[in-house]
Amino acid sequence: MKRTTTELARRMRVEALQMVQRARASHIASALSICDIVAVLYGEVLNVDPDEPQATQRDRFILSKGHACVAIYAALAECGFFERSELLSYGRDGSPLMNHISHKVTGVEFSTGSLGHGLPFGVGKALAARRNDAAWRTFVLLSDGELGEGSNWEALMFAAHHRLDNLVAIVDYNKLQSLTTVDQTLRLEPLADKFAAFGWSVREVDGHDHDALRTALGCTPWQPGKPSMLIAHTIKGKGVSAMENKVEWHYRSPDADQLAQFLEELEG
Ligand SMILES: Cc1ncc(C[n+]2csc(CCOP(=O)(O)OP(=O)(O)O)c2C)c(N)n1
Repeated sequence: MKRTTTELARRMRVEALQMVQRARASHIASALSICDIVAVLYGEVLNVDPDEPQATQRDRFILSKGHACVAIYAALAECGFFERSELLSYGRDGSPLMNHISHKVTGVEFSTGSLGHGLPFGVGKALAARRNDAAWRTFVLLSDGELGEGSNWEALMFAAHHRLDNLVAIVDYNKLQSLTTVDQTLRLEPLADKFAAFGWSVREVDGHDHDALRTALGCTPWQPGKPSMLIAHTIKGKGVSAMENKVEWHYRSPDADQLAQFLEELEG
């Protein structure tokens, strides 16, 4: 029987927690925030093949919030791009599975970590596909705090100007940054209106609702000639109740007892 995206997202959360605890790393709440979006992408939307990860016609997926890399590493391992046992090396010296996403990992298109680079790169990819008459699409997953980087707004303008309707951006709108709320740092609202004014076709979904995600992401472009922007309303730390909406879990790493407790919640 085909595994559901819900089960894929659950497995990703379990593996992300294990990786971060083992490596004593940060950013677990940032990864839990995007597991449902990424599970729907890798489970049903992206045209990618683990047996041919460099296939010319593959869709390109770029994680711009590179600090949430454990979600992608888990998804790629679960989907067969590499052995699950490789996840054990996450964060160790010499491992390709670095603490910010690395293209040295099979299936990863682009290394990020310095925020504000994923969308400009994705726009370039989409333009290249257009110029080559290629059918593949580019998907970029951004964070909300990252939108404070001006490079995104230049890329938004450029994509609309070039009518890149082969480009899909998703904002993981969890409303938190590293130390406080997005609202207190640099207000984004009215966000949908801003994207629309920049020439994008905009939709909003509950970023943990798999049906809503697959409906939106499964039928792009929503308007011919316009790039698609999905604002996904999410909860940072989703799936582990002690972490949900708690800003301190941006940097904190679970200890062994906490890991056991969190896994019980996910597996229970
Ligand atoms: C250019 C740049 N400045 C600062 C940082 C340090 N940093 C890492 S994550 C983060 C913000 C996290 O908030 P958000 O971007 O909203 O992502 P979330 O983890 O909440 O999904 C910052 C400022 C960075 N990675 N890149």
